Amino acid sequence: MSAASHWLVRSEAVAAAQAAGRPLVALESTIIAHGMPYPENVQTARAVEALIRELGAEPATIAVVGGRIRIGLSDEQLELLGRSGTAHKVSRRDLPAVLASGELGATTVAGTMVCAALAGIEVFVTGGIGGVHRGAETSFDISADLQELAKTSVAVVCAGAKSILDIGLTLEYLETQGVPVLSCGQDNFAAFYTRDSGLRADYRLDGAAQQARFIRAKWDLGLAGGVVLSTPVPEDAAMPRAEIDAITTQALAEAAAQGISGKAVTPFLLARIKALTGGRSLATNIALVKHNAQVGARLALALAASRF
Ligand code: PSU
Ligand code: MN
Repeated sequence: MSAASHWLVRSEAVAAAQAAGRPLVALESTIIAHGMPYPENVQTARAVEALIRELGAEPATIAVVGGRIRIGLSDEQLELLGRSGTAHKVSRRDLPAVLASGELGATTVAGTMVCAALAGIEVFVTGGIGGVHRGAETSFDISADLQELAKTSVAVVCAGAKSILDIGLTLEYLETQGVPVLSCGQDNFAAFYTRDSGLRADYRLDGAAQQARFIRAKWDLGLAGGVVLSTPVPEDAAMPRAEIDAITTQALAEAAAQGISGKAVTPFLLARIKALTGGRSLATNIALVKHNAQVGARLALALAASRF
């Protein structure tokens, strides 16, 4: 048993699935604690888990509760995360702090990747990844998600990245770090609320078997690190580009005017966008996460079948 296993607790369902060799899909908890209002956050988390189960994989929502990394949450733990309002935002840097203090922690993309890898889970479904912020040439604000993708071997299924980021620089950074960006369903990288970022992904692979073969080849070669799999929000749930652009510009200006910095930047921007779009962005967010969950479950099944 490794020293890490002291800090990890699997739910019964996750432990049983792993013992039986069934594919798992990791899910993050920042989206529950910070990304959506209660009760939609908890309802969505449960709906996403159910979608993954329907497709034959086992969901493992990850968070830090009671000084342990939880791989798979009980209904009570989901509810706690959804209601508490006090969960810490936990990236790689913050994991030791919440484990040591025993406080509640909602894991980001980077934090969830660390935990998924420790638990032996290859596929992780999220909404949107963090990235290089606009103006990063002076602020140095580059999400730890990108460094995590560079070194931790987990496939991250997402609806691209929000345009609060400099998506072009985000893709450049991933290229430098050797992280492949795959797109499913279209040639271009997705932009979260809208389908098209205007920038090409590295490779378009629509089928789960193709995606799995690509990812397995990378890891079999010992090329450690993540893979981004972008899939666009379903057409009927996408938001108009002009509307989201205007709101993004306003949120960025407010952040600059208020001198928001460090780990508070992303939550501030996300909260402002949520407020400025009224309830509409929530429906888009829910639709894209559910769609990502289906893509991720199919990938997990294909990856499990692709071991040599
Ligand atoms: N982008 C989104 N939604 C999110 C996040 C980013 O569209 O919920 C969250 C994720 O948890 C991501 C984190 O890992 O913000 C990145 O924060 P930062 O930029 O501080 O690294
Ligand atoms: Mn940052």
